Amino acid sequence: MFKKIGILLVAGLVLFGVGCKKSDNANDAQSEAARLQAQKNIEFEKTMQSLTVNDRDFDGLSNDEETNLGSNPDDPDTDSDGVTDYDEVKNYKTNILKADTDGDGKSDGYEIRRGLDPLR
Ligand SMILES: [Ca+2]
Ligand SMILES: [Ca+2]
Ligand SMILES: [Ca+2]
Ligand SMILES: [Ca+2]
Repeated sequence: MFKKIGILLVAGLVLFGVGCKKSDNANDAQSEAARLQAQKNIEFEKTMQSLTVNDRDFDGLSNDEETNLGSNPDDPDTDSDGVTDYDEVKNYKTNILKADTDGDGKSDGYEIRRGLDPLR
């Protein structure tokens, strides 16, 4: 009876040992993944940093472009009409400094959202 328990105990310990080894490998793989993730995070940080340097308000126009256009490099929607500086310049050709480009009393954002022409 005791012998049987002893054998079971040994078997148990062996299994336990194997289990530990397995989880060691898992830990290795995990730390490798963590290392890769950390590396990715650093690259992401770098990209974000260069983005923040070149496009502080994240509207898609670089600070230089905005300075040239006269828009605010720290405000993604300089005239607060609901259309970003980028969209006004690149997509709608509306005035980035005027909320109501065509002066009809409706803001560019309002007209664009309703499918109207903000330039007429
Ligand atoms: Ca910008
Ligand atoms: Ca801007
Ligand atoms: Ca705008
Ligand atoms: Ca308008």
